[in-house]
Amino acid sequence: MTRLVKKDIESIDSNLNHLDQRLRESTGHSLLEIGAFAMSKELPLRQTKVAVVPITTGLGIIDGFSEKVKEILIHLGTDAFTTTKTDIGGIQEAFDHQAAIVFMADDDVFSAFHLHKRSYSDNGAATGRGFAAALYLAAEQNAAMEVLVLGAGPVGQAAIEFLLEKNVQIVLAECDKPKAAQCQKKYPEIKLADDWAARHYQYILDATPAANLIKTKNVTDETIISAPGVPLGVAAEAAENADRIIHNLLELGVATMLCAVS
Ligand code: PYL
Repeated sequence: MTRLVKKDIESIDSNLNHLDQRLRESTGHSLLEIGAFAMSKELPLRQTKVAVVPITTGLGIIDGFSEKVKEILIHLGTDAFTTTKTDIGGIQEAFDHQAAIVFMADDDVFSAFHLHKRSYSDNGAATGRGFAAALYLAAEQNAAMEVLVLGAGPVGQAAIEFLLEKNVQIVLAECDKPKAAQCQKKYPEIKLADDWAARHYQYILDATPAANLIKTKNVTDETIISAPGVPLGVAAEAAENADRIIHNLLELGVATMLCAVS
């Protein structure tokens, strides 16, 4: 998972209503609706107290990260706050303020913990499901669709799991051949692509951390790409030629995490 930096956080639209509008145009649904659909949860969420705890371990705090996660959670209808203390003190503060859910991230894992239900949601798994749900909704829940999934990491595998639940045909492209074989062993229904660029796929889920992987020759004006990967894996010209690109750095992952634990 690529580590975000301050400028990534600053690039996130502070007006999350704009994102809802863009998602409605490309999928027919809002951020919260997609997250709930990804996790088969009912809406609306009751006003839930949610704490976001800054974590200083490893490479430390990312300026604006906790604040942005809080803003997204408030937009989703929760009573969210960032703790003034970090790390263990921040977790205590979450308890002191009767938070039901705690969001926190170190360099390797970003998780949401529900303190009463004893459940958690990992950002990688949630992001895969959220972006797969967005692609499926953008295709108007077309069960006959075939999706090219690029990358068999945690995000790609979670996306595959969601799409298999919808009986969608999946072609996986993973450059690490042992990883690809292990994934096909886990999900026997999927096909492996030796050379995914040899043909067009109308629906692509890019779960790789590679930039500009998807080029103009890979897309047509009907191609819909759902791209949770950081940085965006679609070359600028390809993005112009495609029908739709669904991409955001944190918002859909956070929405799906919230729905997963609620
Ligand atoms: C969760 C993001 C999505 C993409 N990459 C992941 C990332 O950047 N993880 C690191 C998050 C570190 C947060 C830091 C803080 O400010 O609390 N520990």
